[in-house]
Amino acid sequence: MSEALANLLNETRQFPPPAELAANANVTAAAYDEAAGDRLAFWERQAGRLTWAQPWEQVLDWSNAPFAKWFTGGRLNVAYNCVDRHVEAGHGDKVAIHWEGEPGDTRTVTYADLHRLTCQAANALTELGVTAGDRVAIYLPMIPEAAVAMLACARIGATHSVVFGGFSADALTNRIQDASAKVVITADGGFRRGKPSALKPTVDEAVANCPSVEHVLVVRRTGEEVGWSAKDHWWHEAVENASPEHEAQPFDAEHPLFILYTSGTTARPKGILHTTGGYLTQASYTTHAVFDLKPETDVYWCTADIGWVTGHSYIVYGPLSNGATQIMYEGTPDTPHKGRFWEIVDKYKVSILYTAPTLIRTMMKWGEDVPAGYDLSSLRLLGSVGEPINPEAWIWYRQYVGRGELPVVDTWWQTETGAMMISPLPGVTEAKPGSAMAPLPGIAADVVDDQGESVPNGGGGYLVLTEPWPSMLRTIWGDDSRFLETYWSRFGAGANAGDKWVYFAGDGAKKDDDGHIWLLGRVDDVMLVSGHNISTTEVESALVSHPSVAEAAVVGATDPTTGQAIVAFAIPRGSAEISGDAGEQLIAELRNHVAKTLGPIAKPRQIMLVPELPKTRSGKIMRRLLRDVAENRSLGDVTTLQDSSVMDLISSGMGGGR
Ligand code: 6R9
Repeated sequence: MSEALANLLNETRQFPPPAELAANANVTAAAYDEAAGDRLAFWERQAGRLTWAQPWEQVLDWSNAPFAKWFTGGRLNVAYNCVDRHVEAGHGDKVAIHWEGEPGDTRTVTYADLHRLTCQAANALTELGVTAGDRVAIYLPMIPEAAVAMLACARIGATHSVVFGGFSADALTNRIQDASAKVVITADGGFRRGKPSALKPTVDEAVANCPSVEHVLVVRRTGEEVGWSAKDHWWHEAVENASPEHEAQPFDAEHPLFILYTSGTTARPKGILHTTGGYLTQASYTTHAVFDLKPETDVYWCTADIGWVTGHSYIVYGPLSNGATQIMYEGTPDTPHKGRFWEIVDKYKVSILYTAPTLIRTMMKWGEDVPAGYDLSSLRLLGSVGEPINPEAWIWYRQYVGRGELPVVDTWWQTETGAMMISPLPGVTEAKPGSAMAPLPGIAADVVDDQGESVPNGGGGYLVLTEPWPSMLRTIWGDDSRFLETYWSRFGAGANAGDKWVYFAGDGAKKDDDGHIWLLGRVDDVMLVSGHNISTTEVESALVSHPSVAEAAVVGATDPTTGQAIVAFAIPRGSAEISGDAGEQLIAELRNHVAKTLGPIAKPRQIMLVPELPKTRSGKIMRRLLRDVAENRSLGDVTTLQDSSVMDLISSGMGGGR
């Protein structure tokens, strides 16, 4: 890339924390000072929030950088920290999970229940020959057994690899093979969009090509007929008949806890490896700090799927290590109706909600009347993760879900970082809509130019992490050289970095005049227009700031004069007209609106009004496919697309507009 990112968007609104939240916040501004004073001592104190069987000798061993070791010599059991210690402290009757099935069936799982189930599953896995260090693949719908399966693995030191239940047999096969998983835990199926959606046939197809798999454990969820082989065991027979007694053994702080394959909007999936002590320390601390979680009174809900890192860190390990009461929901937000999420918030009196921009923009498209039909007064804090949140979506979220009062924490992190890295602290930060604001206490991040030099305030470039952090990935499973190459070779230990290792996150970012950080999308998605690097996120935010647009995706398409030209795809809001003259008029208006908001350099060459956008199954826009459309190419790999019919809709709508 020839030039650092142009800094176009000028968003000046700012919202201080509610006074009451600030006065009672778990974490205050003092945390920044403490961590700035002695970062390692700060993390050492956060590790002390966990229960260790044996204390560590050294906080960080960076002698073999960038292969980190945190809390060396320390020993602990993750499941003990997430379950047993809460039961031992007398909270066995406390609800851990209020589970809501899509068809409306429910289950209540207390910490005592979770303890019994986890012990039984640990015994069942041991019975099947699983021992510490073995890999177990988990391919389940959003049912309590998903959390139980992960905790049972952690309990016996088996490394889990959760594969999202929407992935195909090929994707599952690759992941099982890459990790040489010995056991697969799955279900007959789950409920999605009002009907049973089978999982077992996909597992059967995958296992046929995976000689490492010795056993398959099958949860009965839908009750539909399934094929059966000698490797298959029913969960309700193997687990529910197993002994509920199991003593958790402590494992080394660097024992592998899980492998998770990145959502990868582009390249071949990478098996990101996380270990035990540092990961749990940061997942647990950030849950406490960023959500201001009060386990006695809060009802927490993270709407992610357990197949993504957000589900790992903020459904399972973060909330449970803090003893939270949370919601787990099996299905989609519009089944059986578009108010399903708000109905759940209302029913369980959810106080902390953590969701994704894609969902907020979908809710904007459906209109504010939908949330207005429910009592959302229990909410006290809102969070966002997964993509840059456009300022207008942030404002909508605060206004129509948060009564115009609640803090919104926009949390930047990645599968690789394991836990939140850049985010407001809800009791401290005066948040700006669209900005993740500042590195959390104990985290060091910067924005650098092509040469790796820190950019001044007002400048744009690449987001980097400049100090190791406890929940950092330890490597790419089985591929240390790809680990070095992908994350540490761009700026790491190079001339400008001195002998310092600099982690390249792959995201564009800018610093505003106050030094606050704005994420600008993946670097692969940045556009180069007449020699200027322009962020897709900023142009998308400008489009979404127009009252007729709910959601937008922007790509750079080859252009004979400007190198790349900006091509936009926009979904109109609610009832906005999209066809004929009205459509042409809206397009003209939107092009001018972007030029006025960001400057003439950002005026899209072409805007297409579309009913949907292509997204990965975790809700990230797949700009690569839109680039194929914009450049009239046949589509590349669509296997990670959530709904492949979307591309037909978009392609058939082409030709109109300009
Ligand atoms: C947690 C998760 C990581 C990528 C990351 C970035 C984007 C996530 C964001 C955000 C702007 C935020 N991303 N949170 N961009 N603001 N608050 O999503 O992990 O699936 O590995 O994706 O998601 O581009 O690099 P993962």
